[in-house]
Amino acid sequence: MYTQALDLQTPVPAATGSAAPVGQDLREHAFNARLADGQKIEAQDWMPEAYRKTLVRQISQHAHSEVVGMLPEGNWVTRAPSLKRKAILLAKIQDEGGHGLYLYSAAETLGTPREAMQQALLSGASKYSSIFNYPTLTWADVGVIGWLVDGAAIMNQIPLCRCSYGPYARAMIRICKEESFHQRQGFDSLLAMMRGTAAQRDMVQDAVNRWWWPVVMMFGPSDGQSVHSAQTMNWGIKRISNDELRQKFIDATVPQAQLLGVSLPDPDLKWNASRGHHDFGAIDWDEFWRVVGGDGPCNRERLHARRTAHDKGAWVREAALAHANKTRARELGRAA
Ligand code: BYC
Repeated sequence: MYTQALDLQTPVPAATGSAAPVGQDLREHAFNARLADGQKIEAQDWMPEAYRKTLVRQISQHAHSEVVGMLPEGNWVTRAPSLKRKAILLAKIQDEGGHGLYLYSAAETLGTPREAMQQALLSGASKYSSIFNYPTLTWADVGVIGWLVDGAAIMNQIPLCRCSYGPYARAMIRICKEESFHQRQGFDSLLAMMRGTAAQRDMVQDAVNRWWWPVVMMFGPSDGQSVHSAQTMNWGIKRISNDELRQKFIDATVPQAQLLGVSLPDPDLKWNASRGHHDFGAIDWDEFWRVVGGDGPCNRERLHARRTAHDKGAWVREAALAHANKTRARELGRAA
């Protein structure tokens, strides 16, 4: 279990006078007071059911994204161009698996068993990030995932380190440290290719052309269409809106693209001095919702891979459980 929530239950203030909140109202009052005070909510604290449900939805989808996110890059492990790049790629993919585990553990503290969350992924009931439904066609795609996908992930995840739910916030601090290495290795790999041959430069540009818009979409629907944002921001789960994060990402990425020597495939992308931000072109929301709805280029392939891995891993879960039961029985026998 990742989390180690230590905070004690907030002492319930003594009710005085007839206007004082009672029962659930009193607990809700204490919950809201903690949020307003910037304190973390811990696993053993009372919380509204809707807050709990929202956290399980977001954290489990985040965990699924980390685990499914191993697949596009995993496609290139056997074809990495050098020992150094292969070692970096293996380390990165293992990190993503680890992030999935921290996040499932953080979500488990809310009372939903890991098996239930995994079944929701495998049945298609629970989402994972749209970005991992695109194929990795060349080695340059691996660099672009590091640079752009992990770059976007960091932008989205840094504010989650301040999330009001303690176990999620603490998991995110550790994850963000590792994501920063992921982004840098991607940029470094692309820089090496851009300093190489014309064919390598073309390969990088082609990968950037294919990944740019899916990455811009990754931040989720625009604020006007985002069904959860208002409530999750109110609860201090999300700190910055989808559109604000998207804008921050684009502003940060444009100078990096210039440094690399690649162009971003958006003719409307230009600096707007009066806004102090880059303007950018229209997002194809039809494509986004198609991919989120299961009809992207690789949705079926990704779920098939996860289902197969889950089935093939059944004996490992059974063996681990049998070992744990045997150890527990031995310890109980010793204690008796
Ligand atoms: N893809 O009201 P909204 C990584 C769904 S891992 C699919 O704005 P919310 C990495 C959304 O779930 C990256 N679905 O929702 C790993 C909702 O549907 P439900 C993952 C999306 O929650 C390995 C509906 O659309 N990061 O980076 O306020 C290698 C309405 O949206 C997407 C996280 O999970 C999408 N892109 O905001 C490399 C971060 N966007 O649930 C890299 C944590 C939206 O009602 N999550 N939807 O069925 C979040 O920050 C938020 O959940 C989101 C969405 C910004 C993603």
